[in-house]
Amino acid sequence: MRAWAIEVLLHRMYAINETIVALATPPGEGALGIIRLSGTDAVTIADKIFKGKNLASQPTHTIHFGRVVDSNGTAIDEVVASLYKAPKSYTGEDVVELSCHGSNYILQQVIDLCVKNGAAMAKPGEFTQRAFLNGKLDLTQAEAVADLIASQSGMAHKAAMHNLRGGFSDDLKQMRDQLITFSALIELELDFSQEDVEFADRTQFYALIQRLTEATQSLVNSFSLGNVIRNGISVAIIGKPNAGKSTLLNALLNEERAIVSEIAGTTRDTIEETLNINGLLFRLIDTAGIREHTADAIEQIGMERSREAMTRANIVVYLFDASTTTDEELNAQQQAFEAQGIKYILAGNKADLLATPMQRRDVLLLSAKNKENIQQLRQSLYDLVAEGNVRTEGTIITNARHYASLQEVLQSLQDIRQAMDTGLPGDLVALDIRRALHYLGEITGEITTEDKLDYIFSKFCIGK
Ligand SMILES: Nc1nc2c(ncn2[C@@H]2O[C@H](COP(=O)(O)OP(=O)(O)OP(=O)(O)O)[C@@H](O)[C@H]2O)c(=O)[nH]1
Ligand SMILES: [Mg+2]
Repeated sequence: MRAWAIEVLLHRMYAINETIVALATPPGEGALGIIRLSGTDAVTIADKIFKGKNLASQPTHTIHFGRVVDSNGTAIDEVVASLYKAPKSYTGEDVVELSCHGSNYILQQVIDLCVKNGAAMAKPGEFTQRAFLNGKLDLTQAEAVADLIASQSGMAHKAAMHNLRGGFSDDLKQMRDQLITFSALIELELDFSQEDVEFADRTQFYALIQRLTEATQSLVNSFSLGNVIRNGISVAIIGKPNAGKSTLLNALLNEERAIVSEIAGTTRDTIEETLNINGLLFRLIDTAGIREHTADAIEQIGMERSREAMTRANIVVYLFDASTTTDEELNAQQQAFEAQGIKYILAGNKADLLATPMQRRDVLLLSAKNKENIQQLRQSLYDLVAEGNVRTEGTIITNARHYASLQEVLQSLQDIRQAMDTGLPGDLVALDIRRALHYLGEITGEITTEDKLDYIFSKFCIGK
């Protein structure tokens, strides 16, 4: 426990002196472009280039209209300055945000002026890194900021919001607090080892370890869904030439994305597009039709790519022409998928050409051209992923770093359990408890190193 506290102190002492500046909005033309300054000199630097009220003498959380002027007195832009004084700001430091007109030229000039007056260009994620170092956010919340910005679907957004609000941190804090109480009692026993006393009730301790193991296991299990939420589910549309794969891609997307023609072998290369179904992100891949023989070298390469897409995809939609495909062909295809452990949907296309509908219950009949049953296919795709594992409430682990640490926590808990079962001495149990605490602290960032932080924040965008 002492080692823990020292590490916390050490990282809080990590020096932050420079005032940093960056463009907080995307580069390019826009109605507005926002430049953010953070650090002890943020207000002083802003006052040097901002002509309007003197910001240093204004109260925090106020906005001021004025002009940004260069060293020759030439006006660069008319801007609005938002003032946040430490510690009540995103970073916990003095922050000034200059809302300029969104011209690349203006924004570059204003940033240059800030740098000339003493600001340093911010590194990716440096604002959020400072928020973390100043205790405004823990590491899971800081990471949730990046996830929130990157979220492309309702589910990803929801998971990130949950973590940003501290949902995951609360789970971890509860686990840690309970473990700390017990570890303190066990360490106390060690101090009285001559007297053979037991401060920590063993039955209660067993129950606690059991509860913590279950909670950790459930978080670890949520990662498979978390991964899907974060990266999307890849769906390869596979089939023979002319089955209607490209028509189906277009129907699913509701746009004419891929070229469709009656010539077999139209699609040469794979085409990937994203589709949102009930808040889940799918990556649809249209592929070149696969047939037994072709003399065409390019088609050959295309078919190779189709096979690759098929093995890499999370789900394969096997699209066939229901008006010409035999049951035997379909069974053989089905067996091949089963043998390779591929998750698949059999979709029979060109249902409009059938005099009598197909009698197979494992086939989803549709007409890509007439957009019939497309909604059913969307639902089937969603159901395949959702099958009992879409927990939309509570914490979902979407971050590989958290997942790795949680697995270590789980292992430590199992070791504690085993140490107790085999009656190992208290100091060894205490060691395992400390290990569990260490990994829990690693997730929230209470235990970390400068290198690790730099690595984590380097994946953020600049200006965040
Ligand atoms: N009748 C009917 N024709 C369809 C249907 N879907 C697609 N087609 C036609 O089938 C032909 C081939 O369609 P594509 O979407 O290009 O087929 P593909 O599977 O992408 O073919 P390749 O790219 O060559 O592998 C086109 O003439 C389409 O108009 C359907 O539901 N009914
Ligand atoms: Mg095609």
